[in-house]
Amino acid sequence: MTSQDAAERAQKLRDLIAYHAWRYYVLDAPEISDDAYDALVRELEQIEREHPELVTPDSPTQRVGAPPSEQFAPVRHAQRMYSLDNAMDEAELVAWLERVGRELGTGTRFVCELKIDGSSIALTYRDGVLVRAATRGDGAVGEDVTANIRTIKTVPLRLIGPGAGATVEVRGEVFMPKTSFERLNEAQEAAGAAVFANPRNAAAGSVRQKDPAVTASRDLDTFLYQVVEPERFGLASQHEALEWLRASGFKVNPDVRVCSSADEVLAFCREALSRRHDLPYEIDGVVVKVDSFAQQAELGFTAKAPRWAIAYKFPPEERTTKLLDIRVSVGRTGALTPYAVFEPVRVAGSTIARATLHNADEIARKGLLIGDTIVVRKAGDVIPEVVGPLVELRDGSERPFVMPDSCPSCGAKVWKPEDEAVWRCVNAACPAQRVERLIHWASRQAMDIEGMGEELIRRLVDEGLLRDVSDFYRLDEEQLSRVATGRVKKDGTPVLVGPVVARKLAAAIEASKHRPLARLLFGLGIRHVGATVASVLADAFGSLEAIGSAGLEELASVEGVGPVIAASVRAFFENPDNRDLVARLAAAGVATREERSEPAGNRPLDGLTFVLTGALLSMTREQASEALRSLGAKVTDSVSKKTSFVVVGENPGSKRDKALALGVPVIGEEDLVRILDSGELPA
Ligand code: 3B9
Repeated sequence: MTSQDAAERAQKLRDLIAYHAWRYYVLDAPEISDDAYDALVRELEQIEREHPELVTPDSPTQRVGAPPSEQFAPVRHAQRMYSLDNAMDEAELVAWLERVGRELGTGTRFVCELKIDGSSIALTYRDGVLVRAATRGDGAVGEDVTANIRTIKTVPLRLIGPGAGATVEVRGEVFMPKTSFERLNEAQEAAGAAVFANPRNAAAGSVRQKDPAVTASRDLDTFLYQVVEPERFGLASQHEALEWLRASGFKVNPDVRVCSSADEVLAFCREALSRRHDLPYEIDGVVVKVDSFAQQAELGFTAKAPRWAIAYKFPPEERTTKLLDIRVSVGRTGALTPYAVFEPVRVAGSTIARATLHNADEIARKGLLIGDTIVVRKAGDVIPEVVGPLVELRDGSERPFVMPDSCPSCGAKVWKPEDEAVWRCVNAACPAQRVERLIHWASRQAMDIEGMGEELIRRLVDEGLLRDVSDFYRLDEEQLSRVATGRVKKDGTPVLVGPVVARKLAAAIEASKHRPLARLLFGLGIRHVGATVASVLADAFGSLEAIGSAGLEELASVEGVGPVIAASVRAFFENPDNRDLVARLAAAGVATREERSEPAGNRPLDGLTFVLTGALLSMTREQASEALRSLGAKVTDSVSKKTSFVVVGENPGSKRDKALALGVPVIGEEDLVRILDSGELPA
């Protein structure tokens, strides 16, 4: 064969293979046998071996091509990847539909799509060829995962139909089918590797594998739902965009409906809910979008989400199981927390066997007896929760829970102050409390020692390497590498941490020496000193030493710090053991004073104090606090006459009422966003 002939034959084969792969993987409607398809691929591979210069990046032989990479390059999205506002029940959905109907007219059409429980991706094609795939990241900047996404069979390497030759970005969801997820977890377990909590984590984890060959083995799939700058392709509506995607070779979810009334939207949502278990992939709701792009443009966006779309979230899935026991765990402050132990059940994509019951009052309120048949679910589809007992199913063998009168960890007497709901173990040397304090110190919100999880901390305590938080700074790589992870291989041998992870852990411990003072203070776990109070104290005093030597009045004079907090801080620093601990931390090189590097000038909110109450839609309260503080504001937990503004989100607490009673200005999330965007205060 001349090289001219070879080039022509290779091109023909590539087109044929791409076509049949699309018929097979995307449409699930093959036209030729698997053997015939394999023969085409083998012939192309043969030609490419003999004529390596003919290999093109969109060749079907090039899905797994790239070598493992060390890191994913950041990708700034040309257009922000928005998230979605949620409607938590039908009433919220109807309220949204009515609001949109009022603004756009009652004839407005909506498109209903399934909300796939996966991970968002953006695919860029240049001249019809896939050149980049990026994760969503924080919406503004994601990660370049091109080499991994290329391995997914339903992702076209080259566009066909109306998309042929186009330079375009499209977006959608990458997900793992339920059966593949279960198979993967079984394999992970057998290999002594960590299992994934749900298909969404499995998909996200598979997309972020260092080695594309691992991603290729993970059986991922895709559904696309967005064309960026659709007007360039003459598209005027979401349903046209979906058609365009489908015709261009992408996999588009078939369960889509254009609806002309709220009733039709509700009917679609109810059908989707009733069919969710029959689908081969996990869905967590329905996305409702205004169909017309012109009408979308009329409604516009909030800070994080389009106003023209909403995610209707399914009510949490509930299951029944048997309550085997109620046991008690000991927290870092000695609080005894009862938790339910029940027969394992699969709920919302994973198996659960335990749920916290918070305190004895809660057990009484729910009327739980050990031995009951109970209803369980996952709050926010994550946290296991006991809904209550099915009283009709009792047979008389059930028995009530009794709070133990001694600590289940150390055996010390337990104690409950009159005015509190919680029993406590007051033995500061209690081993369970020790472990919980260590876990808290390493946690994300405190010193954020990456990779230092609960299980590893328990092992380090068991092996005598950790007693208090200053011991973290005495661990070396050698010691860390020899610790068991708690997992075992199929043959029963324990999995050790190993040198690679040990190096990372050592680096993470080192990095934690220079956290902001507020995190250190929070990490110490002083009672009543949560993240907010810690931040206020750090701002007011600037060093751990200054806080430790401040008197009661000095502490209580700080905005947001009351007498109870002040007394608790004093008590902590008056305890000689705690003083020793602080000295050991400082000696180990942990920064105990704020390394102040204030960008002088841009602090438009200097001197103002904010209190946040209720849930915000466009950000978490922590993000809002951090943003306000970065502009010079103080953020505290309690409302007083000195408070400048109370920001009220969804389902606000009593702080709103208190603000109104004191005449403190109450503002909403939109005002807050405006303040953060422009520093401009509401009139
Ligand atoms: C034009 C489904 C999900 C989803 C959007 C989704 C998550 C997010 C989104 C996508 N499942 N759909 N849709 N099924 N998990 C709605 C946030 N974004 C867009 O479609 C979109 C489209 C935009 C911005 C975002 O810009 C415009 C520019 C001019 C006029 C109108 C819009």
